[in-house]
Amino acid sequence: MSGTHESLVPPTTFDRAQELQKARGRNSGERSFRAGSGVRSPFLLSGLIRCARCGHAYQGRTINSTKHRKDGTKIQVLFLRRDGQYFVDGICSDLSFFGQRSRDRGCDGVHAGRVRTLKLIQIPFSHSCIKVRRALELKGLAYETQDINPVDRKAVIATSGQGLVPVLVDGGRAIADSTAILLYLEETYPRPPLLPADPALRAECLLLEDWSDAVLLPLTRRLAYWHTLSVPGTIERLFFPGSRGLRRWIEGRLGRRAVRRRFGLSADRNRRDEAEVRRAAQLALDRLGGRSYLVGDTLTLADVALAALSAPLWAAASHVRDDQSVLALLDWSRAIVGEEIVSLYRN
Ligand SMILES: N[C@@H](CCC(=O)N[C@@H](CS)C(=O)NCC(=O)O)C(=O)O
Repeated sequence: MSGTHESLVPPTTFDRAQELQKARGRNSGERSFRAGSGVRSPFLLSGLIRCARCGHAYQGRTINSTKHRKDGTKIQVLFLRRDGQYFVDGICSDLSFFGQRSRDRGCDGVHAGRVRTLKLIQIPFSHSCIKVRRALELKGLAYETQDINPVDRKAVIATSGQGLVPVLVDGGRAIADSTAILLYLEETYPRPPLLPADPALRAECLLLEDWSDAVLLPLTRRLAYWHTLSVPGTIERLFFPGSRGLRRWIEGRLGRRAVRRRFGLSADRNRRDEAEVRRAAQLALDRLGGRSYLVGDTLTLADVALAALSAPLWAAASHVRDDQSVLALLDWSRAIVGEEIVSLYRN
């Protein structure tokens, strides 16, 4: 039905609520002490609706305003609450006053599955978006994606005030930048942890995550685009999938020129990048030292970043992958990002 919101509770809970209210009505004679005001309560779901995070049950409350409508009737606000927490978008939220929410202080319970729909605004083949997707998956969070066309940034600017992807939308919040998103997820959905609890290991993890962002993110993107530009039809397929005929030819040319300019691609730059990526891959392998993970003995954000930001090397020229260090890094990365991402770049 148009103009309605999604149901707040499953149909079974709603049916149960109606049954309860009917039962209260039946009992309202000699056993009226058990019926209370429930018979006429506007809070059909009071006591039955629970926070998806911590499981607390909500009760109906009414605020009576001191103001009256023109026709003299009282203004009342009805809502579901428990101990100063309010039910907003399916979870406990603090409302310091009406209209101001602070969801992160609202519920300190353990995240237990889907709380509300997270949305990732992304370009599917962007490595920083793959980094965020992998973190969301590792945390077991359900999310939907909004794919944008790389040449059309209107939607992402409208949501986040800047033009780069990824952007994560969580309830009313939009968070840009893959590292900021990973840290937001860690704070908001702490289980399973992707940052070590030990402060020294944590600092090391953040440093390595930052290294991948600073060194690998631009480097692997340039190497992948440089090769992609040399394969006829690839930019057209990635950037202008619906375009045909002369228009496709013109858009392809313009697209290639825009990519070259935007990322500073040139034969000379590519020669330097090829040497640089061998050094960077060897550095990462030395840091791994034959272990499965960069920090400690569990997977962390540092591994997610290194694996995702190396992955575009599958789309680089084959002689780049002939290097033993690059190949070894890609094999390690494959185990973390999965075969699907390898295929995404290889095709
Ligand atoms: N530091 C940012 C970088 C984001 C970024 O460069 N995103 C790319 C896709 S991988 C983008 O939107 N590029 C468009 C452009 O640079 O014009 C992050 O980690 O999220």
